[in-house]
Amino acid sequence: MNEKWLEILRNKLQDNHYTKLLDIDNHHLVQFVAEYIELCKPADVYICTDSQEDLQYIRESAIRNGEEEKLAIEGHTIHFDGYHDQARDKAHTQFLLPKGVDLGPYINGIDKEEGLKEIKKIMKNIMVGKTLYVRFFCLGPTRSEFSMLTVQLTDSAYVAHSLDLLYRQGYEEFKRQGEKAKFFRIVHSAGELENGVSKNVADRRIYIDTEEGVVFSANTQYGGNTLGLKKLSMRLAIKRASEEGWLCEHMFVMGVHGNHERITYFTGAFPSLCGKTSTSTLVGETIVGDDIAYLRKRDGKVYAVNVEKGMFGIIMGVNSKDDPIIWEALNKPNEIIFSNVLKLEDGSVYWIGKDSEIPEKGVNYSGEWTLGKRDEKGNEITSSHKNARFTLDLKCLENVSAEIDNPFGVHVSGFIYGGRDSNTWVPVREAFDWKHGIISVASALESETTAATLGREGVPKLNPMSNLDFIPIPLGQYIQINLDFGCDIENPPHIFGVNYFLQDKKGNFVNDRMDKRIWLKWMEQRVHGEVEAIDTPVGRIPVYQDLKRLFHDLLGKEYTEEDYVQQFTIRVNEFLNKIHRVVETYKTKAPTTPDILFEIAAEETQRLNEARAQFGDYIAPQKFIY
Ligand code: SPV
Ligand code: MN
Repeated sequence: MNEKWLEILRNKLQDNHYTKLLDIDNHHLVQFVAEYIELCKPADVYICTDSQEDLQYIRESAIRNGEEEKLAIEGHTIHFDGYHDQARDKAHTQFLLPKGVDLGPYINGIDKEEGLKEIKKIMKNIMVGKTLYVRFFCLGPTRSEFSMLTVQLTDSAYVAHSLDLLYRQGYEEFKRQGEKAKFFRIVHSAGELENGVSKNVADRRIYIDTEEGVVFSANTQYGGNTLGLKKLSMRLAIKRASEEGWLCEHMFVMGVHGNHERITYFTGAFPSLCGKTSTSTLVGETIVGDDIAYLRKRDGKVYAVNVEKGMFGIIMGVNSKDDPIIWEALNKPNEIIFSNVLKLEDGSVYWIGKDSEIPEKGVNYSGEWTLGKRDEKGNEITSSHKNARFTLDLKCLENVSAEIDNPFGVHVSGFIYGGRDSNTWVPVREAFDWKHGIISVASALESETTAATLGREGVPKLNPMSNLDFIPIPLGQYIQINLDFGCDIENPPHIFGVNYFLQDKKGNFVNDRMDKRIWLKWMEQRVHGEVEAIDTPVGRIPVYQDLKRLFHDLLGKEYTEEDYVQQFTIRVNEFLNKIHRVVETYKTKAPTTPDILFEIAAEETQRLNEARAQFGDYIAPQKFIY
């Protein structure tokens, strides 16, 4: 061990904390902790083990520091992020790139030397007067080929507390692996706080060094910018996966229940605010994870684990009817952190779309709030933020899978991709094969922008695999890696595209929220060859009779042929426009795109043109039955 680092630690850490840290026999870890103590100058350091006592200390610290406040229901707390710190800050999230490296226009990068200089300047003395919490976690189940250790330094007890709900403890694992441990490293500081929220928003930076496996996050509290094990180490993991032949995807993992008590596992990639969490928590199915999956191949099959063990879910629209499982968990004495919702005088909370009436007043992310309050630009401030969230451990949910910690993962039979698409994709379709799926479903995924990132809402944007925000390698290379992943296995997962947001010409949604239950059952039966499908130019779609039966059996709903035609009519021009948009984007913005993308797009275009010549612009599904 280098004496200089030990000296820094001895001077700053109380004996018991020094012992806890040095009980992990890893000189990289010692250097990392010491280096950032030296830079950030915290008042003291808390080395947090996996013990209940330490975790309790973190909970209490969040309250004591004023970052969380207790609510009326036992175990519930509320946290606010600053008014301008309510979502992932895409503009200030940048990869640190060595000189001369350009990953293409989609990958937001900054010269590494320059970026490191800047972030180190911002982080100099940033923790003065505060406690630095040192946290150890394991991404994926412990003692598994999927496991990835991570250490996070943070001066926010709210962040440290959230991590406990979301990730598996890793201190013992670090100890066990000692000098052999390879791990991701995150340094976070909320910076100076004012009324409990980060004050220096102008100096908010999230810099990611994929070469070293280090992430820096400063002057922010919002989870997407600060929970190092979430989207920050996801970027590091995608890079690692790309070098090692596995995948890290923005996907839920869930078990869909089929005939004869069969459970079939699916992963699903959806951009933020597009129904990923609500799909994975549907009644009658089981959830393994709702946000990030690691996928590996074994014995010719694909296996997935949930990287996390908790949920940082969007709360807007959660109500007793549409999301009964989450609703139940949120109304019980569970350990839950609500963020950026409205706090009422009686210690309860309100959010947009909750069952109850909208209250007249309360406290929200803008401070004291009354109905009709406006910001300085005259825009109305909603009761809770659209991106307000809840954080809980998945074990609070009644449908959590027994497989969640299985170190081997679950065998995945289907990949689902879905975006927010008001006018093109049918509600569900199956790709012809793996390549067709990766290209014309996954790589062509577009979504209309939402409140989950800063900026204007409602603009359609290409979001391949719903992973665009997190890809640290050239986009074309990432597409190729996805293609390769399924190519050398005999039965790769079936690939499906779904769209919960299709509208008619008047702008009305053509599906109910619960219809997604039907699509899941249909996909499950397709995987097992129990239902037929109709070949269209863009993939395979359900046969009316199967949907009629499923709607009747599952939802007790009369599903008419008109419903079917409205939902599954192939909108030829819209599809052609989309393909054109997507191809142009790859051509102009992703120079390393594999040729096969353009070939498959050209084939699909040709099939659509031929169908149009025969049947016109809007083709009812029955036309494709020969
Ligand atoms: C998402 O926005 O996709 C999330 C939440 O899952 S965040 O942590 O902000 O990424
Ligand atoms: Mn997500």
